[in-house]
Amino acid sequence: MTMIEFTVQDMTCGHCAATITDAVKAVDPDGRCDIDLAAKRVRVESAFPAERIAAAISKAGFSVSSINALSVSGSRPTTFAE
Ligand SMILES: [Cu+2]
Repeated sequence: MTMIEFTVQDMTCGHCAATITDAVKAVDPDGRCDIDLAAKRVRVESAFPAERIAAAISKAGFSVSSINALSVSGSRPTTFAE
């Protein structure tokens, strides 16, 4: 699993967040998506490549301005648990 952080500047409201979450889940139904609207940040934990997730976010109508892979590990970080 990789934790990937995307910056999406044109994400402005809860509807945007829901649209992005749906787009991420369409790529990876088992992925985890955590959105911080104020920080314009989308955190995704997924086994899929960052480019693949970024493409889905772009396709949903948003522009991804940065991509950061935060960690790579065989298990889920406990801090990311619900
Ligand atoms: Cu919106």
